Amino acid sequence: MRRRLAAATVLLTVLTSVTACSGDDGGGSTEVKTITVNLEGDKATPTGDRVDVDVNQPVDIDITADRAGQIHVHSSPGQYFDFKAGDNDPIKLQFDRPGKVEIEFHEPIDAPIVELLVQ
Ligand SMILES: [Cu+2]
Repeated sequence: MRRRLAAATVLLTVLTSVTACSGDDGGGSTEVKTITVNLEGDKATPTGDRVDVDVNQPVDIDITADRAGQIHVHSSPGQYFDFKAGDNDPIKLQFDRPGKVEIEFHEPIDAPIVELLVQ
């Protein structure tokens, strides 16, 4: 699914509300989990690795790419993020409940990146 424009709007709403309730309410790690992502030609890494994160733990998706594109975060609601060619500022994510969240490239190729296990 490609919904570039709608995605930007949803994203802002979600990030705002997540930031607002990011307290340290015990248990989970508050250390940033950085996921380094590379795209070059038809080759993308990582390739769908399982990554464990804690509820409310900040997750940075750090994308370096040879061309612009879009990733899809299969959270609920789903979120779409555009990236540009070259180094990108980290995409900041945080999940306020347990679950499995797949993150994948949707453009310029379709490829899984990681599967976050939030718990
Ligand atoms: Cu997707």
